[in-house]
Amino acid sequence: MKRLTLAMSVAGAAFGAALMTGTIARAEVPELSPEQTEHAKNIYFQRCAGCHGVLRKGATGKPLTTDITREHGFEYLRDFITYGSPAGMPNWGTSGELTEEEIELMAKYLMLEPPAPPEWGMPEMRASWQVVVKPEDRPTRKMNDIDLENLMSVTLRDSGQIALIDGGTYEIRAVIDTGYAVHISRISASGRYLFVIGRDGLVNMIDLWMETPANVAQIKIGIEARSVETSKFAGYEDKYAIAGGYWPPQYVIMDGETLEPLKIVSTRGNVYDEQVYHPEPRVASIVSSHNHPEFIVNVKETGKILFVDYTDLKNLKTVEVEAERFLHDGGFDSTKRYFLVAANQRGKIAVVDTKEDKLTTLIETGGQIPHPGRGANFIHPVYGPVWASSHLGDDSVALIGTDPEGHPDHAWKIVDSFPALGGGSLFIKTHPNSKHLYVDATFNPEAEISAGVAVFKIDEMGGNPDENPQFVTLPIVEWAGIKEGQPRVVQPEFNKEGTEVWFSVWNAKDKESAIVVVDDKTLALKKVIKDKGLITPTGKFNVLNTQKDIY
Ligand code: DHE
Repeated sequence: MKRLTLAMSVAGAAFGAALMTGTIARAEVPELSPEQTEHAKNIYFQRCAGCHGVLRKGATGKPLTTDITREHGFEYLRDFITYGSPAGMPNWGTSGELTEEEIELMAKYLMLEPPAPPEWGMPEMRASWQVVVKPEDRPTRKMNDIDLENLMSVTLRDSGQIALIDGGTYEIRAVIDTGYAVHISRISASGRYLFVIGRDGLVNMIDLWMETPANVAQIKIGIEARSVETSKFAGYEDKYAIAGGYWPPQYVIMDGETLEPLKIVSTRGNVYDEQVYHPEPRVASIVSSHNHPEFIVNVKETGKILFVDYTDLKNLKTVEVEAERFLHDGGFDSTKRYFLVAANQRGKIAVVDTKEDKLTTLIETGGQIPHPGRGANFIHPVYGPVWASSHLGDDSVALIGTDPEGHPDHAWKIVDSFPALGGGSLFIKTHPNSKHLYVDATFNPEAEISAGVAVFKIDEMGGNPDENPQFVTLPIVEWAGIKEGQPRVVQPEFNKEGTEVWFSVWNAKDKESAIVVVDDKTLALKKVIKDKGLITPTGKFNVLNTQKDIY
């Protein structure tokens, strides 16, 4: 294995120096007015809770319980929030996203005990549930001329909307209001319904057959959430939807045509290994099995992967697999038999066999905080079929062999690991028709690094075992022609044919953002999509690739 270079930023170095010189004073517990507390609570929910947890027990981010924060003190917290770290903490101050006053407020707020948010059960869910267009009033055939398989659902994070962009014409066909800081889109097995979830737990169901696709049902499944999925097994297409809550920690199975909530299951319980109680085991990624009528639900803090059988909701059967703590995001291997998910703060990938419903293995990636998104599957010239992940905490890309029958010596091992652009990577992507592997560096604190994307030629990998594969850097932000702010390049996503790859150029809410489309064969710029409605684009979900789990 070759040496990996860690991208150390100026901010990170300054922060490290502060640690070493011991300039950090232990501060007294501050006092905040009710208005300040309310303001800090909102910022915490918007910016911090996702990584650090509502009760601040830590996951993708470090624990921030008061025993720790009071020990660190005000100055340490203020500087860390301002400058971020190369291990993935955003530079909220130097990027201009939070003001100096807001950062000082947050440093103080973190030294106070966290407030406990309310529960959210069936009465609250049913009260929030709306069927906007009843199934019998919906179209019986597709009423528009959109090539739905090539439609891209684009998260407009800070406007709480999604844009539906035609993959052929690059035209925005609809902008639809969704939940707050909307997170991901997933598509029903038939390809007709698009499901979107906001960080505030609002699920929207969009009918793509309507003349102009629109919201036909919605429900708020909790106070904080990240994941939504639909049943895909033969005979259950479009029958159920499922959404996972961060708060309360639970998942809910809903009717796939109306979003009526049918079954809520709490994920509170004991951590898989120490078997001690955890009050906030959040639901991270959820995928739909192709091998059984099951959802695969990843519970972050307790480190359990649940195979939830949806054939009989009254007598619910669940297989509970002991995996590893801090499960986050993941995807299938190319055969769709195995599901690989990052236990990010443990530096591991858990592999489960969705045919046998059991843990295959746990693999240490050798990098810090693996963050694959859904990962990238390709045929490596030396190692055969592999699945790849990049890392939030360093610049490494890890390749895992996924073919136990054809390449048993390489299966479930890190077969290669090499550096890409820098730390702060969130997503990695390829397509069965592509010969390229794309790796972003979205949260790298250096503007120059987060503005590009690394591209590796798959055919040239492994040619010389002593050398790291070389990459070229595409200057995506430069191509977008955006001069103001610190726009970050995030999440490569292919069109349906696998001939173009789309990147979001994600700027602050009041600044210009864009989507840059690159020709996969030539790596040349093909199109820059700009529109005043394209506010903070982040995730992009091609209908066909998302529906069929192609990545
Ligand atoms: Fe995400 C996927 C959680 C921050 C963009 N994100 C996921 C998934 C989870 C998750 C659990 C997997 C869902 C699934 O497959 O069912 N994300 C979290 C967080 O807890 C975290 C770290 C902090 C937070 O406060 O939310 C977080 N995520 C972000 C962002 O800041 C990103 C970059 C911009 C944004 O829009 O918010 C972001 N997350 C995404 C995207 C995916 C995602 C684009 C889907 C990737 C895919 O290819 O499927």
